[in-house]
Amino acid sequence: MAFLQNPPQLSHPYRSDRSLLALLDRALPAERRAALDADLDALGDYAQMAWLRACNTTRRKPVLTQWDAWGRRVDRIELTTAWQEGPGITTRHAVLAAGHADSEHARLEEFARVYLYHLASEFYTCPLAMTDGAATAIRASGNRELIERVLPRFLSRDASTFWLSGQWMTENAGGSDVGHTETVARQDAGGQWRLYGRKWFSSAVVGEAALALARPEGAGSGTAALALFYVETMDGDRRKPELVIDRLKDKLGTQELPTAEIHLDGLPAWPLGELAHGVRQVAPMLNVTRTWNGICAVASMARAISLARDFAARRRAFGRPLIEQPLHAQTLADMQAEFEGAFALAFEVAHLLGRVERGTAAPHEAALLRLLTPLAKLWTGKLAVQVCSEAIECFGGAGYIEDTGLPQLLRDAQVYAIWEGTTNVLSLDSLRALAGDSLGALRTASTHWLDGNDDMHAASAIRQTLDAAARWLDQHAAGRETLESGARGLAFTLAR
Ligand code: MFK
Ligand code: FAD
Repeated sequence: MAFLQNPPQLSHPYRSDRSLLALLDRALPAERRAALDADLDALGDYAQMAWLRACNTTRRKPVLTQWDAWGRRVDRIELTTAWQEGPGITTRHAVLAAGHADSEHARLEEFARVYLYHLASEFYTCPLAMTDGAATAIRASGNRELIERVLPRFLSRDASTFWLSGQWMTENAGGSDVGHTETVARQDAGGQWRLYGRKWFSSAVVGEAALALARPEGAGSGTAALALFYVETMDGDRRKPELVIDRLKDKLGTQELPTAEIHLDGLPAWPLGELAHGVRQVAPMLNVTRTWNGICAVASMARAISLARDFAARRRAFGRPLIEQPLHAQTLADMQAEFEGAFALAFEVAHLLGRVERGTAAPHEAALLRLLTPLAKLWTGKLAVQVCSEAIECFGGAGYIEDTGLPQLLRDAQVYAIWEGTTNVLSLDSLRALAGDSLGALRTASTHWLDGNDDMHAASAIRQTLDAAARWLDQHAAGRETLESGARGLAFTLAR
């Protein structure tokens, strides 16, 4: 019988993840820790089942049918199995609802669920992130009517009442630079606001609602003149006729996620607050979805490393299993070290977000969160590509072959650095944060982190890095061009 290689097996993503178990044991009071266990165990089971299912079935993509047999415009989207299961899994395991519970640990408990669910969900986590962000921005707006209408739906524990929200910002003329938004908001004779324009990337097009940036008619140009609107997409079972799906994008990765180009032709809309400064109003949403991005990026790294480690015990070369080859073992250890740093940073942001939202944070921690959010997003986004690429090489030629399921890890990882603000845009956002007192906050925080840690080398390296960053910022305070061109280097240094 000719040799046949055993494929890699996915160990239980929850019970075998030492980083996650250690974090939760350390950070949560015993009672909350115990209460969390059943959901995480079930999400780990689901992830393991989903991996096996993906290995044993032909991959599907969402399919858009624009017209029915009789010529009616229907814009119907057929979803993959994991997407059809999304509302049930989300509501049963409180993936979103957990984050809005009344506890400083709520966000950590939410993001532990997100971390385990992400890959099995086939990026259903993308619209979930936007729904979470929309709930957060609507709550921050103080708009009582909207809060009462949508939060029970966005945070529902019942799939039959659960709604997804999109985030409609990007247009042809501006994704990073939304100041070029061309979508116009106009009031009709009855005083109802309606949106007219084209949104170029809409990843939750199957959702029931969205937050959209638009320029009220007659308002000036630029970012400050944009307003933020809430829209609904459905009339009962039918998509509203004022929302037209032009096509689904054909993407490098995230292929199960239906990302659409859409037209708005008078879609009814409601302003969240004042009819200007829409970006300021959408910022809580951006910061929440960026936190999701960091957690999902580390989830991709965890999956890639877990499979590569398992394979290293099964595959033999030059007389012994790969894991016993010192250089292969070192390669895996280096990946694990990078992952653990990224994991710590992403979950620090998640926990911090919960404390800041619940008012239990220390005085410096709001500024710290403002800085760490873009740093964690940009750093984990880049690292996910690097780690997934290295993991693919760990399988040799098999890593390059589609039906092993491995190439998808790398293709999907490329998105983390692009959406929700590219690496450069997030580096510039960290400069925005550094214009406040966030470097001081980082210094205070690192003193706490190092408290009781007798690694003198690490302590002095961190101090030197922060001193150098402060000197560099002082030196170039007046030179915007130099500040911007160095922003990525500074952001990477601080994140690391
Ligand atoms: C599976 C993983 C889950 C992830 C799901 C992802 C789903 C993907 C969906 C998307 O990609 S949605 C589209 C996301 N688009 C972006 O992220 C846009 C990227 N561009 C930026 O981030 C720009 O920096 C931004 C448009 C926000 C601002 O650029 P501008 O036009 O130069 O505006 P400006 O004047 O700097 O900022 C306007 C206001 O917002 C200012 O406040 P004031 O009005 O009070 O002066 C800023 O301080 C404030 N602001 C901007 N970014 C902020 C912020 N405030 C708090 N936090 C921030 N991050
Ligand atoms: P550009 O802004 O044109 O950027 C091009 C390049 O220029 C980038 O490398 C960028 O870093 C760089 N750059 C831009 N400005 C600067 C600067 N000032 N300094 C230095 N470098 C700069 N958007 C939504 O609104 N809703 C969605 O649901 C959504 N879903 C998406 C799903 C997918 C799969 C993808 C890939 C994108 C999605 N997006 C969505 C769009 C996404 O947010 C934008 O593509 C992203 O913000 C970048 O904008 P852009 O494509 O216009 O690129």
